[in-house]
Amino acid sequence: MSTILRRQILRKCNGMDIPLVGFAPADRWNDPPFEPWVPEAFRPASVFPGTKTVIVIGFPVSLPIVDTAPSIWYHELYRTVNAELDSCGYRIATFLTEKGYPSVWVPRDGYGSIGVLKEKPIAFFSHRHAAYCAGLGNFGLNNMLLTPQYGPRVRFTSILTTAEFPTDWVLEEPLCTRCQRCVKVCPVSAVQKGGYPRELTDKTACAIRSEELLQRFLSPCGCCIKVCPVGKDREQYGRVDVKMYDEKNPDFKQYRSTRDHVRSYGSQ
Ligand code: B12
Repeated sequence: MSTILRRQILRKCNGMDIPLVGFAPADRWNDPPFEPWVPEAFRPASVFPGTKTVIVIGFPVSLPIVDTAPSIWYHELYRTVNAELDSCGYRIATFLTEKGYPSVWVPRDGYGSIGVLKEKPIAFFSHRHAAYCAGLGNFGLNNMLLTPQYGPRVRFTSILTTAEFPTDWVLEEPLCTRCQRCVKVCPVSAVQKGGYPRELTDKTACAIRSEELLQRFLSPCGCCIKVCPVGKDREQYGRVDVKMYDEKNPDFKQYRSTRDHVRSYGSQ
């Protein structure tokens, strides 16, 4: 178990400006913390036999841009963050493999098209569960992994490695306030009141909406992550009060005017 290697990885991540990094022992998947849990074929040691640790990295999606979603601005941000995640994940896995610890990166999504997801809305590995196991956050009503730093406005990727590291504790204190804003705002009623994992989202309804938005260069939807009150990013950007999304609130006017302006250009 290498503390030195952990420090090297953290330094490397720091050099790549990655704000969130967590380490999970692969055997944590074998002790389900809730049900339904990740089926065996989706666990790290099944996907890459010999995995000892899963390193999860996360990049935020900037709140003011998500606030314009669905929009071309968020569409471009999503693509940029995805590219960064994949590139950094690949580099970390290559670094570890070259050091003598065979490792692989898992792409941040892992599907060919929304059409594929409409048939089967599941990927071969779940980064949300990996981020949970690596202590980066816990699940919210919107089925997203909420983090103290960015609430659900963060995207992840994972590196499966045969190296053993000192790992992080799971974050036990629930972050979700169960305010129901994500449930109410969803334009296709895909988010269920009960939340993860008891009642799952209507993945197909969400995927169909995503497909429609993609044709107009407006995907992904992003509504259920924009309205979440959790996350220090709300303070960073001076948008703590989520009443800004309520029509009767004085701040709504500015929010709507920016959102409508951005939405008027670069998409259909
Ligand atoms: C498929 C997918 C979608 C689909 C389906 C949505 C969904 N709820 O899963 C669509 C396109 C609709 C979608 C939408 C969104 N997504 Co999405 N999506 C994924 C993707 C590619 C795979 C998820 C997955 O299949 N996990 C694996 C399965 C095993 O886990 P699960 O779906 O939770 O399944 C559980 C149960 O259903 C059950 N189960 C599932 N299958 C099976 C099979 C058997 C046999 C059994 C017994 C049980 C079982 O057990 C599982 C574990 O509890 C991940 C990327 C990834 N590879 O992780 C991103 C990901 C989950 N999405 C993400 C995001 C941000 C979004 C959106 C907000 C869009 C956006 N970017 O603005 C919306 C939010 C929708 C919502 N509120 O749920 C982020 C989440 C980040 C976070 N902070 O949590 C991820 C992790 C992408 C990333 N790299 O960061 N997404």
